[in-house]
Amino acid sequence: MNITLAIIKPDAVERRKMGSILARLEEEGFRVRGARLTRLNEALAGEFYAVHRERPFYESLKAFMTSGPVLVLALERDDAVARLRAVIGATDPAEAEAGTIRALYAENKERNAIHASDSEETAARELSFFFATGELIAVG
Ligand code: FUP
Repeated sequence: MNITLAIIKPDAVERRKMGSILARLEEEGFRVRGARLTRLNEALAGEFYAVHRERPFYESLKAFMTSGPVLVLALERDDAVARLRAVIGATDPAEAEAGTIRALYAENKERNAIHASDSEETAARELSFFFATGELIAVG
């Protein structure tokens, strides 16, 4: 078992797809061990996406990610990082495999409905932005 981080992004929250996406994640075998509806501020979004600081889309990405509420989720299952990446699909919904969350709910490469950590190392870093280790709910 391991834990990864998902963020249901402002576009999906605005279009009231939080419930549909969460239902899908549960159907895929993930257990919710932490959940928080929040709104990212500029500093947090900038730090969270610091790896993309030099990319042309960085400012626009920060503006989008701070534009409205997000649902932050700590998700547990076996092989959580890889399984979640498979369920969300490619960054660009035009390239995402049919049936993946981004193929179903994303608008475009920026407004792409959901974030998922891309490695176990990244998951540990990203979880720490939102959850204290002791705060995550142990599930039997
Ligand atoms: P992913 O891991 O699939 O979320 O994709 P990346 O880490 O490559 O990019 C992080 C976020 O930057 C994406 F979710 C959306 C945004 N992005 C753009 O807006 N334009 C791009 O060309 C690439 C990424």
